[in-house]
Amino acid sequence: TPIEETLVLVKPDGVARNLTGEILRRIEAKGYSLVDIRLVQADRELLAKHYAEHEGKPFYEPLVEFMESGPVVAIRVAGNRVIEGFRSLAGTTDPTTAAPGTIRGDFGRDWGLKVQQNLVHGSDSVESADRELALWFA
Ligand code: DAT
Ligand code: MG
Repeated sequence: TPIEETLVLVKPDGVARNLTGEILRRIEAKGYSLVDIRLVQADRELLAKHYAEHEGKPFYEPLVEFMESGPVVAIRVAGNRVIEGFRSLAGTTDPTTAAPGTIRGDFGRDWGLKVQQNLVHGSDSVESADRELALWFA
C-alpha cells in the first residue's frame, strides 16, 4: 500500500480556538500516525515559500497576513494515501459549504467568515507534501 506523508497545519484560528486536540483526535481516529509536530510562529519568508503557487492572487496578502497573525501547529502525518485522506477529513476550502462531518464543515464559522480562516492546511500532492515538509521541518 502506498504509505505517504503529508503536511498538516492547524492554522492560527484553529490554535486560538483550542481546536488542535480535536483535529489531532480526528487524524488519530482515522489511523494515521503522527511522525513529528511543532508549534511555529511562521514568518513571511516561510509563508511566501509555502504559498508560492498563490502569489499574485487577490486572496494572497490577506492569507499570508492571517497565517502570520499567530502560532500554527505543523504536523508530519503518515498513512495509507494520507494526502488525499486528510484533505477528505478537512473538507472543501470554503467552510461555509464544507460538508458536515469534516473539520471545516463542523467547525468553520459561518459568521464574519474569511475563507482563509478555514482551520487547517493539508498538502495536495506527493510533490507538494515533499516540498512543504522540507520547509516546515527543515
Ligand atoms: P486549500 O487550503 O483547500 O488547499 P487553496 O490551496 O486553493 O485551498 O488555497 C489556500 C488557502 O487560501 C485556502 O486554505 C484559503 C485561501 N483561499 C483560497 N481560495 C480563496 C478565495 N477564493 N478567497 C479567499 N481565500 C481563499
Ligand atoms: Mg492548497
